[in-house]
Amino acid sequence: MDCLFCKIAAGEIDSKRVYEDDRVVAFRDINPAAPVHVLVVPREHVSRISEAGEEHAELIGRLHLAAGKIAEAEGLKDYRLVINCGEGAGQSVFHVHLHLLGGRPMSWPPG
Ligand code: DGP
Repeated sequence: MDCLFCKIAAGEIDSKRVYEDDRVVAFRDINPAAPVHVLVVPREHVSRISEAGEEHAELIGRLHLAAGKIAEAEGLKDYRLVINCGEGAGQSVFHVHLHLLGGRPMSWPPG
């Protein structure tokens, strides 16, 4: 499968990796939208969050728990977690991922 984040998770494409475990990999976004901008990615390919099923419930939880650990390691008390689902919501890489954003004030609603 020709998937950028599968290749990054497999180490076939370089990234600035900040966390990994048996099911999750996290690396710095190439185009950061905040001083800390990390992408938390499952090793398993799921194209978008709306494609996740009951069998992915633990995996989706693991993404969030990993993000919390990374935020703590980055010294973030306040941060935002974002999943874009579909082009209209800003998804550009079709391998589900959690954005961890922090290190600056966050406004609401997001753009
Ligand atoms: P989204 O738009 O929600 O699908 O987020 C995709 C993010 O992936 C976007 O913020 C930019 C980032 N990105 C795209 N290509 C690469 C890459 O080759 N390496 C890294 N580290 N990040 C990438």
